[in-house]
Amino acid sequence: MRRLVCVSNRISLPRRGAAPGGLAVGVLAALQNTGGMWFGWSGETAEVPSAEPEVLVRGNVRFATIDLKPAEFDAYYNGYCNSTLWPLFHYFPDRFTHEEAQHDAYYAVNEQFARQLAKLLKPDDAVWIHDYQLIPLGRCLRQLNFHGPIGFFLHIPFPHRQVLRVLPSYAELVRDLCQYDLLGFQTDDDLRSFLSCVEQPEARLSGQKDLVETGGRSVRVGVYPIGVDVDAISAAAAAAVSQDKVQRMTASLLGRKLIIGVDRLDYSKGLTERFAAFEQFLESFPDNQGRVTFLQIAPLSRGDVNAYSEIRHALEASAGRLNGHFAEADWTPIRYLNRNYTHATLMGFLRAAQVALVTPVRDGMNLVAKEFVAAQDPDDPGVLILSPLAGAAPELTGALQVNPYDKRATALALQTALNMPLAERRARHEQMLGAVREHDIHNWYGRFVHDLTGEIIRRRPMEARDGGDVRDTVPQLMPRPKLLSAR
Ligand code: ADQ
Repeated sequence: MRRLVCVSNRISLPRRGAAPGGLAVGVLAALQNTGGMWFGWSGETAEVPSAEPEVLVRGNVRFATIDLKPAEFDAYYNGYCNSTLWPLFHYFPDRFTHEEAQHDAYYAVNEQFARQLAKLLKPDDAVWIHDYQLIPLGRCLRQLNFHGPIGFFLHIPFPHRQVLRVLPSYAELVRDLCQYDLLGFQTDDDLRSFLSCVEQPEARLSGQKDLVETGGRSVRVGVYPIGVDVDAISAAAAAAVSQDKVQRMTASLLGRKLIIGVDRLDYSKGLTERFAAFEQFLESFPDNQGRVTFLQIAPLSRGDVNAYSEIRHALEASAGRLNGHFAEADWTPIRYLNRNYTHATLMGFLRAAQVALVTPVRDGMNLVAKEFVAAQDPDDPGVLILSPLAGAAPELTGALQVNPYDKRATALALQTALNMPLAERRARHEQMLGAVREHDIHNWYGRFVHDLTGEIIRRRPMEARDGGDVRDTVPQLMPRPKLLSAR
């Protein structure tokens, strides 16, 4: 069996603690079953980075990291990744900026990743590269004469050609994607958008629907919706109900119903629209005033990027205004928190909620939607309100789906969810649980690795996994000074 080498912008060590970012959970679950290596940036910057990658072994997984120079990190990560590619890929051309120096830093960092990774690769390794920060990496590895299979999975949406064309180096990016052996997307829509790009330039679709032919080579393309570990979450959520933190939170509600939102603080998550919709709900259905609490957990991310500090201030103002207007001496309508929780506590909070608001204005998949479903008590499940603009929407048809910009519809969905009869809640939950099970985390990496290498991953029993178990140990990003979450 080939050794699996996963590469992402940042890597996570299995440790008990908080878990920002869905990518880390997925990669760790794959590696804990296959063994192998995870290569990425350490989370540290240094004016003189060490010449060789630092390697740490935990059980059957090697964690190899490199440092970046501060200026280079800023231009690559805050600049090109999160001010150029992220907004464009999430259909926000108005937030898109383009600086040539940042473009150059993006390509230079990818070349650096390739040079350092090449030192650790063996000829028969299979390399699986993750996400938009590392699109050129496959080509760079080929240029360094690595001939093993290389796959790429995009965790975020892929935009239609009409949007991607805004990027001056659009053709370069598409050409780099065509250098992979296997390209994976979250949804059919993302795959179709990618195909809208390759139908135009020199690449074309072959007779076989999952092959794209370009420059004399074939790229296999596919849809691999990421999922969660359903049994692990269900067990963690049920156990967390008796956890002190969860009990204190539920006791503090004094019998009021709980609406929950859990999202990285990001403009793509639709948080300002959500707060406005909650305000509309309290105005349109005033009987709920004093009877419902909205808990929004939103850990800070990418604080060095302007757009993120702007949204942070906008949300603080909006929560303050709303509470100032509606709160009573004994009731606060919105509890707005910028902190991380352990995975178990978070799953306990999700289980305690009657309604989850998952209303991104654009999202690759959205794991919180799937976690909410897995965390529910099937005998008395909560209701999911979901944006059709999340990648999870086509699977989770049992959710109440509302356009996140439609305040009236979201307010009405909240009222419907809070008053939904048990039988309907159970039927909707049953559909969603079936869907979440069908595309769980093991299915995600198992199918991708199989399509990349032809090999089948056998799941190792929980107790045989080294370095922790995703049920109770969740990845924690390696420490980094300023950003809480930097995928
Ligand atoms: P994210 O944008 O980070 O992921 P999401 O898929 O919702 O979004 O994953 C977030 C993860 O972080 C979840 O597992 C959640 O439980 C955890 N989390 C959130 N807030 C937390 C907190 N306060 N404390 C602890 N944990 C917290 C990107 C893409 C998504 C895609 C994933 C995976 O943007 O579209 O679904 O990658 O591919």
